[in-house]
Amino acid sequence: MSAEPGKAAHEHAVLLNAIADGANEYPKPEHVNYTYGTAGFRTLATKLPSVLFRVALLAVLRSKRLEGATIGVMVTASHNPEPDNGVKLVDPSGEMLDPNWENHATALANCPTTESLISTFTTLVTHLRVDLHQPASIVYARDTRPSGPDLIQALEAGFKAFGASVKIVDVGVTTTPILHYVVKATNDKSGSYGKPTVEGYMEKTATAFKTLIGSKGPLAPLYVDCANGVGANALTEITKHIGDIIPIHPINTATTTPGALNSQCGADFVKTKQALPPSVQSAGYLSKPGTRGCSYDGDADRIVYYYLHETKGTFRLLDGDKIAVMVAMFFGDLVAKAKLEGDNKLKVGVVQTAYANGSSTKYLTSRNIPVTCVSTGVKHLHHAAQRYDIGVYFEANGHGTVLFSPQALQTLRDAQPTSPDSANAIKHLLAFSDLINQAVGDAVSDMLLVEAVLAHKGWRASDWDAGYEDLPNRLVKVEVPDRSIFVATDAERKLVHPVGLQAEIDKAMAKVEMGRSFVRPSGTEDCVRVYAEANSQVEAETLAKTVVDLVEQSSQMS
Ligand code: 16G
Ligand code: MG
Repeated sequence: MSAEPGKAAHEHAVLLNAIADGANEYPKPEHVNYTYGTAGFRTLATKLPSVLFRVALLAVLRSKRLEGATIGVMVTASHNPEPDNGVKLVDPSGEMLDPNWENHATALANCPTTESLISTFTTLVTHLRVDLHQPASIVYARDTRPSGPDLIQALEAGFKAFGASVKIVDVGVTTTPILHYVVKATNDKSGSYGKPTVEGYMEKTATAFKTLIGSKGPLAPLYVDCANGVGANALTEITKHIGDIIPIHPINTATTTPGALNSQCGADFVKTKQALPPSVQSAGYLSKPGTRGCSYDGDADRIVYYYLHETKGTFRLLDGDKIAVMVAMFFGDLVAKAKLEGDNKLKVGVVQTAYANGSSTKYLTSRNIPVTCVSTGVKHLHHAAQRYDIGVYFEANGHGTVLFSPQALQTLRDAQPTSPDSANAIKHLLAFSDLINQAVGDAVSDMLLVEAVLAHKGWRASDWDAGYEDLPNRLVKVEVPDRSIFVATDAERKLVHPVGLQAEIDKAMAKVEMGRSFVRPSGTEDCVRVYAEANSQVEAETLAKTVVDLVEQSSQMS
């Protein structure tokens, strides 16, 4: 309690008044129901100002609850069309918001009136035991969407309600992973993680990349599709530092052209269509055999690679699974070369989701690399990867990174190498831990990770691709009246509801060679997703069709 109860009560009244003013300026639209989902709030930008104002209140509460630790707010809708936008919170370690707080975000966003907002806010303060006298610190950023500036205004209005007790830093227009980096670096009081600025990120990443490439450069040219999004800015910046060792050719960099963002380009387009973006195809960028390309998504936290088959000229996708496999095998070798013994031996593991191609999982497990399967969504993968010394996690769609545990880093720093080879391996492992964004998947740093691994192995894209052949697969979106009747379990590989449906899916799988299929409700769209893979494309299509029919039938029956 404050020593001056009268003063404290007055301050509290001033705060609630300021919140009421902001809430009146940014009223919640009627008939909209918001949910803080896997990627925060995401919908048409015109529906979001009230949400931004309220998210600001929650960010401040979280920071105050954590005694002034810095919280991040990112305004983006990633690969969604340009009229959409979204917002998500970043916890002090640079990770996604604590899931317990997601419900508080949803509760605040849905308060229908200013009065109900004030009352929910007050209840949260009490229930979460937030001391409003604590300081708060927030960093925030946005992607290139035209709706960004207005939404940032609504966000800032929320911070301002708290007056001088909140310190805010506007990182400006930047990628989601850079904002995560800034949050992590700001909270790392030792200063060893890097400077908490965009420039600090560039310096740290570029220095590590230079160490890893050494005399192996200059590398072959790389074509980078930036989805006409904010990744183009980050790529321009990093190229200033490393352009002499890797000739980078940015494509789809029209960040101010209306309607261009994510349109006919970007990681989501490539992964879904299993084809080159038309802009890359028509310009013939990849026509010289062996030339690699990659695509970022709209906020540059996802990446997929590709090239054209050297004799057939066909499109070959190197997705998140292919990245995970190459990187895990590479780190496995590097750890062996480091010759750390006894308790100091480091264990490399991989985390995937049910969407990982069965061939990738088989490849890893048959080579004694442990694989964990978790539910879709970065936070699930991230947490599972923290259980390994070196945890490689990737979703097939290209979200992913590699985590080095604090103990693993300490072991590497303290190691007494027994030979020049082991000294080199240790030096490289440490440089990789600096190159890789430890907070979240990051298209720019993952791209440089891939390039560094290829350079170390002396591989072309086709060598990388040769490890295993993807099983043919099919992903279908099914619109149903109520997706909540579909409840999945076992890392989303099986359904528990509607009762009896899983048994039917099992029967369908058994009829197809190497058949595997699963059904899960989407966390970002109003639909159910059906995935099927099999030994041939025809069988994968048949299995997907059978399971879609089963889903539709059970949806009608309930
Ligand atoms: C979100 C997730 C992504 C996941 C996707 C699945 C984050 C940052 N993003 O975009 O990891 O793959 O949702 O979407 O967690 P779905 O539930 O609609 O299939
Ligand atoms: Mg994204």
